[in-house]
Order: sequence, then C-alpha cells, then structure tokens
Amino acid sequence: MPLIHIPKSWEISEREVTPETIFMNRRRFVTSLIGVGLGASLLPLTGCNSNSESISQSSPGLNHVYPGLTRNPNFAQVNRPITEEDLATKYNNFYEYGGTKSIWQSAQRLPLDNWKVEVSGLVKNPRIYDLDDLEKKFPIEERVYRFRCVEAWAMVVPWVGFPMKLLMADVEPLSNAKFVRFTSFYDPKITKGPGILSQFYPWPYTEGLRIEEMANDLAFFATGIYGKSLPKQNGAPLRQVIPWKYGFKGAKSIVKIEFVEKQPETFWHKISPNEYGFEANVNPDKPHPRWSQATERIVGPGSSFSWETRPTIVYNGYGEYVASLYA
Ligand SMILES: Nc1nc2c(c(=O)[nH]1)N[C@H]1C(S)=C(S)[C@@H](COP(=O)(O)O)O[C@H]1N2
Ligand SMILES: [Mo]
Repeated sequence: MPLIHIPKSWEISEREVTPETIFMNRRRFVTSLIGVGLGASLLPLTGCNSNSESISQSSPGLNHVYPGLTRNPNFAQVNRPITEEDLATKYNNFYEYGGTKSIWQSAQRLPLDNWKVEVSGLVKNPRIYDLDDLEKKFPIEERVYRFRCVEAWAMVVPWVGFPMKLLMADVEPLSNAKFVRFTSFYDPKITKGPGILSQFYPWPYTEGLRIEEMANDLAFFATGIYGKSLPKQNGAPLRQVIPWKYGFKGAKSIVKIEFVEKQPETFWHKISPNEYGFEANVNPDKPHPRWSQATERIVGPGSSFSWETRPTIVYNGYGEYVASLYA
C-alpha cells in the first residue's frame, strides 16, 4: 500500500500549484513568448506541478557528520516538533533546479568542489574563504529554528553553522556599509531554472539584509542540517538562515557576500516587488497579495492537503530578538 498520497489536481489550492511568482507575471511572460514566437501553450510547463507536492521515499546522500556538535541551549526550544529529516530534504524551493518542490535529485548537479565564498565591497578586510576556512575559523554550533516560507508552509529545522555577526567581525564592514547582498551559485549550463520561462528571471539568485539585521544574534550561516553537512538541495555548502523573515530571504549555495551602501536589488523583489518586499518579516497581519498569512501549514508526510494548520506568529516568534530593529 503506498504510504504517500498523491493529491489529485482538484485537491490542490491555487497557491500550491502556482510557484512563488509565476501568477503575477503570467501576462508579461505571455507577451514575451508571443514576441519570440512561442505562444501561450507553453505556460503549463511552469504553471502546474500538481503531482509533485508529495514527498518521495528514498534518502538523498548526506555525507559529512559533524563530530561533537553542541546544540546552543538558547535556540533549542521552539514548542513544535522538529520536522522529519526526510521531509526537510525532499520538499524544497530551489528554482535554479526546477519550479516544483521535488527538485532534490536535479539539485545533485550543483558542483561543490573547490567552493569559494568571496566577501567584498565596503569592508576593511576583503576575504575569499573556502569551506575549511569557514569551519575552522568560526565555532560551529547547532540551532533549532522555526522556518516559514512566504507560501504559508512551515517547518522546524536543526541548522548547523555559525552566527553571521562573527563573519562581520572578521571582515570589519566600513562605516558607510549599510546593506549586504548575498549571491547564489549560478551557471546557466547547470542551473537551468524551472523551464523555458525562467530565462526571464533575473539570475543569479540574490538576497539582501540591512547591516543591523545581519548583526542580529539570530542571523545565521548554515553549513549543515540534522548534524550533517547541507545536502545540495538545501543550499550546500553555505546558506543564509534568517528565522524571523520568510524563507526566500535566505539565499542558498552562496558564492558572494558584498557590503554596500544602498539597498541592493534582489531576485524575487525584482520579479514582483509588491509580493516580495525587501523586509519580508513574518507577519500574520500583512497578507500576501494573493493569499492570507494569518495561518501556516506544518510540513508533514503525505499531501499538503492534509497538513496541520496553525496561526502564524509575528516575527515567526522571534520578536524578543528582533522587534527593536523595526521600532
Ligand atoms: N538560490 C536560491 N536560494 C533560495 C531559493 C531559491 O530558489 N534559490 N528559494 C528560497 C525559498 S522561497 C525558500 S522557502 C527556501 C527553501 O529552503 P529549503 O528548501 O531548505 O526548505 O530557500 C530559499 N533560498
Ligand atoms: Mo519560500
């Protein structure tokens, strides 16, 4: 008997079959496609992923285990169970590898050898780190955080990594550095995006923070999850984790970190500024233009149709750490 329920298309709400952005831009895409002689018949390529929401069963190859890892006691309790590893590593958003939640296999194309992270811009000490440098230089710890996607699903993930403020202390931002921009790995031969329409996306994926947000205790660079190095689909080898903001604020597979004076343009914000604001703090009272943010669904086994619904918490429950940033 199959354990996994494959939902029929009529069981899935509009927001689940519609990737984070396609809806708003459908007209623009149709216009562009007609312009290049392709036409609207291609739209379902990215507009529908109806049987890909359920999670398949075999495990991805996670490798390196962190020995002697300690969980930071300040970030150990979230009053919800930790999401099963097999779910957190099989239900992903990573548009470089496709427009559905089931990209974990195609994300294995991501090449990790000789990974370098360039930190540049308005800093006293520009640096190029490799992974070894990062894991030797910064104390690696575990933190359990709530994780909330703008699409109104939520998980609890045990991240492994180090606070962003330690990297800031190493590079020493100059006084005119007001923002930071994070850039994800991009190579059009490897990261093909969710079908033909993604040629109109502003690759590479970029995200940004205010410098004070980056300096907050909670802002974290993850190198692992569940006690092991990050699987490729979760953003190996280095990703941002900003638990009081929607998930899209956390760029995966980071290759560049730049300190800048002006608020940087970012991937989703450029595609649809009304839907994906730069600040993007989790807020039950501020609906997304296409859906309410008052509740969220807890990612579980089987179809998203059956997942538990809970009220959204302002700042995803982290107001005690971050509310003063927005006073
Ligand atoms: N480079 C890159 N980073 C990304 C994304 C992406 O498509 N590309 N998706 C974002 C979104 S919308 C979410 S919700 C999280 C998903 O992280 P997860 O797959 O580990 O749950 O990654 C974020 N970081
Ligand atoms: Mo997201």
